[in-house]
Amino acid sequence: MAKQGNYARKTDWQGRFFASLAGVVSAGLLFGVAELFSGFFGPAASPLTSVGATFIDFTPAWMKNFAIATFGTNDKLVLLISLVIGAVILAAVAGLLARKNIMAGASAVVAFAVVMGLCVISRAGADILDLIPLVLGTAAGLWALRLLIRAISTRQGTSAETEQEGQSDLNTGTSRRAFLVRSAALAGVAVVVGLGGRALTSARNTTVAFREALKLPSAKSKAAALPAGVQGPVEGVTPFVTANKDFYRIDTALVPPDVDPTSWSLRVHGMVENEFTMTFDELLAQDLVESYVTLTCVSNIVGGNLAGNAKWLGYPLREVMARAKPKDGADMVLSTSIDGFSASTPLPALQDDREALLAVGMNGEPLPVDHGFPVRMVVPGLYGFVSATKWVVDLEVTTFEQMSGYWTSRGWSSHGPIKTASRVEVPRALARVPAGKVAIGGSAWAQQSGISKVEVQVDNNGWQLATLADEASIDTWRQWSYYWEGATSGTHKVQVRAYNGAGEMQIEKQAPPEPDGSTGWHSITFTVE
Ligand SMILES: Nc1nc2c(c(=O)[nH]1)N[C@H]1C(S)=C(S)[C@@H](COP(=O)(O)O)O[C@H]1N2
Ligand SMILES: [Mo]
Repeated sequence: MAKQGNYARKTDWQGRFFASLAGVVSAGLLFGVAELFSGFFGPAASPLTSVGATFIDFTPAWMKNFAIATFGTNDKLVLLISLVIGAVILAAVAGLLARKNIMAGASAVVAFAVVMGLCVISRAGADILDLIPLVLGTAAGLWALRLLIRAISTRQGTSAETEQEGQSDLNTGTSRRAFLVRSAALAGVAVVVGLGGRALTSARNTTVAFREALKLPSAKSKAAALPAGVQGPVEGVTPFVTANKDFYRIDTALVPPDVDPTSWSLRVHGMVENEFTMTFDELLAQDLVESYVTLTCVSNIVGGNLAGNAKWLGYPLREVMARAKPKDGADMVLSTSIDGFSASTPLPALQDDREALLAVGMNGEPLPVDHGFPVRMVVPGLYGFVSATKWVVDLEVTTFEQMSGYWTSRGWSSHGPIKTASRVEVPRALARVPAGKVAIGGSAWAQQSGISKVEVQVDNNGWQLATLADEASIDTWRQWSYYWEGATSGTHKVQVRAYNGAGEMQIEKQAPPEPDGSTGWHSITFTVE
């Protein structure tokens, strides 16, 4: 009896495992088939992309905060992995239900598909046809589920009989093999069609080729040549100009939107005398200017690396506003991306003499797709979440009272002036350096104000004046260096603090990024050998 009970339990676990596997393989087929067809529709048509994007939109501020603080620019990879884990669990549940009752399993699949359909249809720019790949995928998934669950049921039938005879064929049965062969075949098909779909999508994407062939006009007003000494003397400090490939990337797009410049246009409207739209060619025909601006993300933690400095080429937003003629009472411009992200920028920042740009070029080439191709905003002095809209297509002149940007609706501030920040870059945290003279260096920034002074403290000795590298402009970061003579062996701490152009000291109190940017002095520890 006990032996039989044992077999029964074993049967149950194996049955459950196979049913779960059937669910997961069916879900794989669903996504694979949907991916295959999604290339023929808009970007929202891929359920993977749309579900991921919706998940991102509903991510609470604290979780975004946590993800970026913990994983930095790998936050998307982590999100993808969590989504895959979630999908596997739900698919397994559908498989388990199907084993008990095929209709129950099928209903679960349909219910998940409906939720995914809502994600697809609610994406910016999606239309009803974008549901077709999901519908086809769901049909394939249901078909696979039925096929696999049937294989299990047959197997169970056999095992029930054999069990009565006191033996089990669960580990060797031909039906078990049949089930596994079918599962493997379907999983293979899912992977092939899924990858094929992705390849098809990128083959149909002409934007990359267009970007490669694009020759941007040169600037009417060139950026002033960088002073020779912008890069400080300490080896290992972040390069003054960030290469495009090294520039941090933060956005809500799982897959960067594919924007065709030939059909791109910018709509300028709202509380203005003169609404207008502008095509890419019209934009390139304007007098473009070039300027170095250090961009920083509000999610940057103290000492973090969500900051980059590039030479931007673009059309001053001041000119765009002059043409639109904002009406009295307007105090904000809501810029919207083709993928639905939006940012609220104070109107004066787009009218005063700072170089706020509708940027088309970054470090001498067209904007990389990840950084907003074909057109993005760059506004000196404001965090990216309230100013730096990538893939921008719409500027609405409005008020802070009437409208709010993407992150403001999710608990972040409506305004985002950049706070004075500094960080120690050399030595690296926990580095081991030889005794004697230790080179210490890093960067500091206070866009629109500039850096007037940096001080360094080693252990708990007094604050020492650091040497500032040359300043390119008040809108770029500034490097600093300090040589600690006679370093003694042991573990030491170095801390840094900066002063902005008005002589105001960087805030000492530690605060997290949410809701309007982190504060606190950065320190690291290192060991002198
Ligand atoms: N379309 C779009 N633009 C966006 C964002 C976004 O999520 N979507 N994120 C903003 C934020 S929070 C920052 S910090 C900057 C980052 O620009 P980068 O990725 O080029 O460094 O882009 C801004 N522009
Ligand atoms: Mo950001």
